[in-house]
Amino acid sequence: MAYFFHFLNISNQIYLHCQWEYNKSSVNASHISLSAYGVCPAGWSSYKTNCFFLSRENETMPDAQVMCGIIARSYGKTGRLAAVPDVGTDTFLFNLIDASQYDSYWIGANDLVEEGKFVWSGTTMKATYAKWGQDQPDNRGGTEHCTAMRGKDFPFIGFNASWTDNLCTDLNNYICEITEYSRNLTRYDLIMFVMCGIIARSYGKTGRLAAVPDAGTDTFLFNLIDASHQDSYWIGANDIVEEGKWVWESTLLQVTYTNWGKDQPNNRDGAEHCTAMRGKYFPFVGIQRTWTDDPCTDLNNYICEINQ
Ligand SMILES: [Ca+2]
Ligand SMILES: [Ca+2]
Ligand SMILES: [Ca+2]
Ligand SMILES: [Ca+2]
Repeated sequence: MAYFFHFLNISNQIYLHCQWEYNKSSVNASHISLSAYGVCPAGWSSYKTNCFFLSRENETMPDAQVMCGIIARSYGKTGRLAAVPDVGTDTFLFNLIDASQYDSYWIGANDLVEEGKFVWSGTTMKATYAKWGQDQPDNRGGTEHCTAMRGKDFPFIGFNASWTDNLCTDLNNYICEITEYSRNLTRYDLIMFVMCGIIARSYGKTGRLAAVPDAGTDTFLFNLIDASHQDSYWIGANDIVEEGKWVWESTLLQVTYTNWGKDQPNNRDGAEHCTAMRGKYFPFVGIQRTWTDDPCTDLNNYICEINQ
């Protein structure tokens, strides 16, 4: 396991990581905006209860599908190529396409399983709504099974502002979809599901808040905390789902090893469901080098982990 430490509080961190991530990643799903907090990550567009992301890169349709999954996971979500079930979504996405600098985007509709029967990838939904262009879908050469949306600037009349079936191995930009975050999102969601994921993704990894399965890991991390001269770090233990049932954010497995401080966890005001490690510099006696339950909305540094 490799651990990553954060020394700044969240408002600073977000900015720094935006910059960092943006520079390092080939993906434009790079930054989180606090104003979008609770709906979609910044760089994504909200429509009804979904968030959509338009790529800057060209991929084949299968690779685009994989990319949507990878990008979504960095936000703690499952993702897929966009489904376009109705004219409202279609218009919304065409407007995004026309505002972008590209004119051709994969969406999820495909007839890979059965010729002429288009379904949305990653779902069992039939593509009932469609906005096929002139003579489309024409299954040209008997080999066109994936669907691209062509914006109004697409240079062939009859194909612009409509859908077309395409070779799945063609290269197009692509549109990913995730469900939006709950509108009563807490900072817990942001830190747990977003920041560690983003940091990890910049290393080509998946990441999460640290789990502390044993005394050896605990001591190791406390030594790092003390060396940082900061005093309070989130780890992944939480009892959000069921009061008093502590699980690790990464695995949802029950927390077995613990190192609670004096009178902790005390679920103060019925509202403490996340866990911070307090280092030796923490200013209250009886709490140093132990864990405490805290409101998930408190601001603490945090420790991420990735697999080596
Ligand atoms: Ca076909
Ligand atoms: Ca075609
Ligand atoms: Ca609690
Ligand atoms: Ca407490």
